[in-house]
Amino acid sequence: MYVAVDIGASSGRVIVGRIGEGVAELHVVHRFPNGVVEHRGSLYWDLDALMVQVLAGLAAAAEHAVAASATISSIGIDTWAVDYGLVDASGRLDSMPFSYRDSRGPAAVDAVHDHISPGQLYATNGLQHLPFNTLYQLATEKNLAGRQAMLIPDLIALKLTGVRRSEVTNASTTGLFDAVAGEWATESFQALGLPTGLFPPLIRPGETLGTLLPAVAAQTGLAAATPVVAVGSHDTASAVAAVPAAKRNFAYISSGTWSLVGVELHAPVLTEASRLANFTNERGVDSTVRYLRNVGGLWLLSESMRSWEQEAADAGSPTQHLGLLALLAAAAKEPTGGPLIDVDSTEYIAPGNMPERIRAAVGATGGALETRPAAVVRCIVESLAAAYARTIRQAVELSGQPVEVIHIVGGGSQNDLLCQLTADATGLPVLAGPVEATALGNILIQARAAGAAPATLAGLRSIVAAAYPCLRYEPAPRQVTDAAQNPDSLE
Ligand code: LFR
Repeated sequence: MYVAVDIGASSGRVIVGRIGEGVAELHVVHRFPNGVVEHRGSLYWDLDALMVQVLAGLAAAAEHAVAASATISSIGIDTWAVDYGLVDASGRLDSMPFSYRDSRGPAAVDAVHDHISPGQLYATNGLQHLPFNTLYQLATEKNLAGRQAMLIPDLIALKLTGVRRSEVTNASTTGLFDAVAGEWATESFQALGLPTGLFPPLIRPGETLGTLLPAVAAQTGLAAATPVVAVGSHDTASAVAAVPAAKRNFAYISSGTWSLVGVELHAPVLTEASRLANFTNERGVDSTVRYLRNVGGLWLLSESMRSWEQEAADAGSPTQHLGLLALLAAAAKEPTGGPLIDVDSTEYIAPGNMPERIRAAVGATGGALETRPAAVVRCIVESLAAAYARTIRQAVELSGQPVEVIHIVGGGSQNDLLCQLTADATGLPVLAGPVEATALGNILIQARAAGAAPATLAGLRSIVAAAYPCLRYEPAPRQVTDAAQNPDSLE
């Protein structure tokens, strides 16, 4: 049995998995909420609280294994990307890690670009410009002397094993990684005045990081010899590794807090056109390139839900708001062709009243959006589907990688309306699922490292395809004139 510690920006899970021929069984042993913590006007992650949950999850995994008369072969960790904590020589965290939703990254963008132009940066790191990329956050640090930067999954791994490494798929999201060489971009560190040893040495998915510290073993009931294996520690890398694609010509949408929309390549695309379209070349498992864009995601829905729940609570009627499923069902009955928003806009990154921001954006383009939640949800979902179609079309154009089918994995794969609207907007079939792609990708890499799963990505994907049959959405037949007029069409 393998344990996946899989923490997203809104929730975390500890999942136990068993892999066999055509079998990939998962069992969630621990679930917990996650979210940014506001302290004196800044946004952080409460790493101590997360560690309490991770340890509770590992203890639950140990119990589960005992009950099943099985042993835990290894542990893998994945989380969101970009964010880091600074540790001193003894491995102690200075303070809570900042969240990428904090405003400090965007505030440092111009200062970084004074040292390296966006064009120079892209030629080296191939990374889409997101104002919260690690290099912008690091530019705000006052005191890096004697400290090391550990990305969140690496930080958790350090707390479990005492070993410091930077897992490569996540390192590729820092902006300080060379997309072609697959190594730290030493010259970028130098140009930005950052110590070249700021991050620990790289480790690749499948390599063993170390074994549990005695105190961790004692606290969780796991054997001290239990290895922590590097997986695609960037959650998106793990999710893409588990996309159950049967053929080469697929696009993927890893749909969770964000929607990561793109194709898999074997070499980065570093052209000026690619930079201007803001496509990223993040590292995938097995040195693949995740050629994708961050498109808005379910965050737009969850943050809207939070506002409506708050409004209902303020009005003293906490039970009167509709749940997400009911709202999606109501949104499905709303007419098509209502106002759309640019879900990629940076104005939606920070927490706060989402419906109001959306209505303001619609208003700014001369449209009008009703306040009814079903109308807002329809606008979000239809805008997401339109952005997915636009992004996949661009990925095809910029990379030359043909796409015949779209795989949606993660939470959004359960969103019927989103899947159907995506098929309609792209004119391509959508294959939805599995919802737990990230944990599956994490566990499959561990199983392969143990010699218990196929050597190739295609082989790993065929296990997912056999164990988790996809739900298929066909695009609605279109009028010839509609297709010709639809700028998002891939046909
Ligand atoms: C998704 C994700 C994205 C990354 C964003 C911020 O969970 O990891 O890939 O761009 O979170 O880290």
